[in-house]
Amino acid sequence: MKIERINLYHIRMDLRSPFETSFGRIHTRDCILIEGFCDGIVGYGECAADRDPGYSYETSLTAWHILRDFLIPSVLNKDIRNIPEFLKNIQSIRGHPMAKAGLEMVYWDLIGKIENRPIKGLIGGTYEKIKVGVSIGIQETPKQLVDTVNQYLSQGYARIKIKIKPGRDVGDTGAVRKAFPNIMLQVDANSAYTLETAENLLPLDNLDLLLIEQPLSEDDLWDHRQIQKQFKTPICLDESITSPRHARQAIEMEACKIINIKPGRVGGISQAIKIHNIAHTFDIPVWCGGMLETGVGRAANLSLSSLRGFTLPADISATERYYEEDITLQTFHLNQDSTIDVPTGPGLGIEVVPEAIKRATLDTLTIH
Ligand code: OSB
Ligand code: MG
Repeated sequence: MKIERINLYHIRMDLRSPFETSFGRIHTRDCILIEGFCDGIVGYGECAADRDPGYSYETSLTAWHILRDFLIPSVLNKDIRNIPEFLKNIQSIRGHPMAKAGLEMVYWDLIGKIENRPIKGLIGGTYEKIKVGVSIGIQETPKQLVDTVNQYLSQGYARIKIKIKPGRDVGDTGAVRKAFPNIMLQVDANSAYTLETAENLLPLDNLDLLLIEQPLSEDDLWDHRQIQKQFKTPICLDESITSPRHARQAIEMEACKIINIKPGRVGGISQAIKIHNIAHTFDIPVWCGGMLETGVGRAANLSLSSLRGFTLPADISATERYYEEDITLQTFHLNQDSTIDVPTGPGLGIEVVPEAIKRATLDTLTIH
């Protein structure tokens, strides 16, 4: 399989409602859509790096640079038959997992299309529909948060995640728990605390949360271990787990009891599967996180989540939760049982809408 030409699209899409986390509020979401041509077949990938280095050091423009100048030249016009061969070709490039994940996704899509199998089939997934929840940003007031949670519950989401930050943590979470005593509820701090300030979060331990996601810095495995010792509630790591090795070390160190797996953050579906497998051997539950992906990245996340070990509800919501107009023909709907179907078409199982891509594109580049 030789990719002879690649188009990059720097895309910016309007969110239906602003999304606020501990690192800032966004009204739009950037990504890079990667379109690879191979013998008349077209494969797609989404690089989830956003405009700003808030969640991760990668941005749309660092990813653009790494893709254009290093990753794509390492694979273009080379005969690459499978994902291990792809990984071999890019192994000398350090870091930049989101850029790598985006390009790897093109290969997964192409392989699936050539073999006429969905990614779920390629990776040995079993679930046909994925239990999902919704991730809700910080709202103006705790009362507005309760209203927003109520709206999503009435749409059918059975698990709610709320974003927290210092000053908007215990009060907000307590208000939601008081209004909805029985829902599955979890919080995500996106690295906003230190070992010292995390003490303020101790009352969360009495709110029957499924998990507390990433309270401390991404490079702070050891202090997460200290935090986990103080809480009955499972600590779940997101930003800190960027490779299978980190996953193993975090588990061995007892820095967490649950892992959020995002293909983008860990360098692609191949690495996500490895982390899933490592977690499984330690009996650590995993779930698939999200990064407000377009239909392209969402299809990949759903396909990955079909693996057995993904037992907790994913941060994969219906298309209408994110965007007025997506770039895929397929939209993702929430089933009555708070699930979303895994795509069944070849590869990612999606088709793109060229007109929608055009409307969202800030910059394009063809490499051949
Ligand atoms: O920390 O899980 C996160 C979105 C962008 C970046 C980081 C995160 C998130 C979310 C949204 O929580 C999950 C989704 O895609 O619905
Ligand atoms: Mg998170």
